Amino acid sequence: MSPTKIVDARVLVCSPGRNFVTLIVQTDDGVMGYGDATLNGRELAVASYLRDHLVPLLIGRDPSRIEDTWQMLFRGAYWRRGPVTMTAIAAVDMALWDIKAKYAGMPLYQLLGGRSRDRMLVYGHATGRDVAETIDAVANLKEQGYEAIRAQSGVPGLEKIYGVSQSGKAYEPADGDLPTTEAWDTAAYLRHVPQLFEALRVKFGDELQLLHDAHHRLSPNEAAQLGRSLEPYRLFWLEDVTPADNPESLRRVRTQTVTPLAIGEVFHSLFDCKLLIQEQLIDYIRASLVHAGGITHWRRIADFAAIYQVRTGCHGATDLSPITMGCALHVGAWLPNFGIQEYMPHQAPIEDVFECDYRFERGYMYCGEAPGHGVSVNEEAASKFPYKRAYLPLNRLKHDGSLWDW
Ligand code: GCO
Ligand code: MG
Repeated sequence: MSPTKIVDARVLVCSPGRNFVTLIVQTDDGVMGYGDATLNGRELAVASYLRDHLVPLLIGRDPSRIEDTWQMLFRGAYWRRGPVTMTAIAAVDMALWDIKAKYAGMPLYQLLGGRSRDRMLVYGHATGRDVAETIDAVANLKEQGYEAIRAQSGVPGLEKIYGVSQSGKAYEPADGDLPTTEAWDTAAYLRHVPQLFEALRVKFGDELQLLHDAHHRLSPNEAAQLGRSLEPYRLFWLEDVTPADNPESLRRVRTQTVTPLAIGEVFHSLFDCKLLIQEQLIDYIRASLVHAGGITHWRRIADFAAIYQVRTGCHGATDLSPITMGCALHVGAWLPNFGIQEYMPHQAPIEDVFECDYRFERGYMYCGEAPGHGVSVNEEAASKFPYKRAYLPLNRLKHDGSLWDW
């Protein structure tokens, strides 16, 4: 059976614990496709882009024409790229792949080329206010079977830092109604991180895969220093060392250290990562399916990366909805150059709204066998969790209060 046309496309904004934007596309014979359109802290801009500008283009179209729809939304708009545009296009793309796989009666990975692997290696987040708390958090994840763990800890002298929850609860990348401010000191950070990894290697030995995220805060020279000082601890990767705007910064870092580098969670397209991949300045590309144009565009990034021996490490923070995770796992099951998947479990009450057929078990994730990408939304349940404005924090230099990269 082949669908003929799209009869409805609606945008759902809900906040079951944190904000998510979902596009629901419906065909004339009632098949539904779900796409994630969540852009943390700027959610309503994407909702409007979809409602006001893309939905009118979708009604009446043949949903099986995924490539042509992608080309129409990307090239046809004249104004290309940017996080809002690419997130909106991604939502349409995920929903159309979901529909195509449902019509085919197959899990999405089958349409992409079938399985290359049985399960997807993931990394979890261990955070603590100090080294001792981070050691406990790593031990806890190890206990749950994680083989790869990203470790972040508070830095002496800095009150609050990215990735570390102050409340003892899981860290959420979102603040309240207005952003809070964190204070930053690069020298204190550079002194502290090697001590953290020294303590982790002493405690956990050599086998555990360790990762770290510098969150775009260093200059190329500082990044080179950090990479070198972490070499004795053999990281799986060091993430986002410099601001992603200047890819050529990585040339200096790359020639100065052999610590593996990962970057890309703020990229929107292949054009953002082309130079990094072509010059082999990174080991892992971290763009997310939701912010980089959906499955159609993301697999082009991954294929391009494969030629240069760059593997993938998809962004998977909690500000991406389970729909993005479902799609990423299906793509991961097929993708020859899959590396690792980030996994931050969503917190309750998200399971009241999103039904997912993927699962985590002992350090790996498994995508389901249901037709489609395996994630759907209960619209009635979602209506009980209205949108709540929430911002990411701001980061300012401790010594003079000037704004710094977040
Ligand atoms: C990560 C990220 C996130 C981002 C967040 C921003 O590596 O998971 O750095 O925590 O900060 O996704 O919205
Ligand atoms: Mg990151």
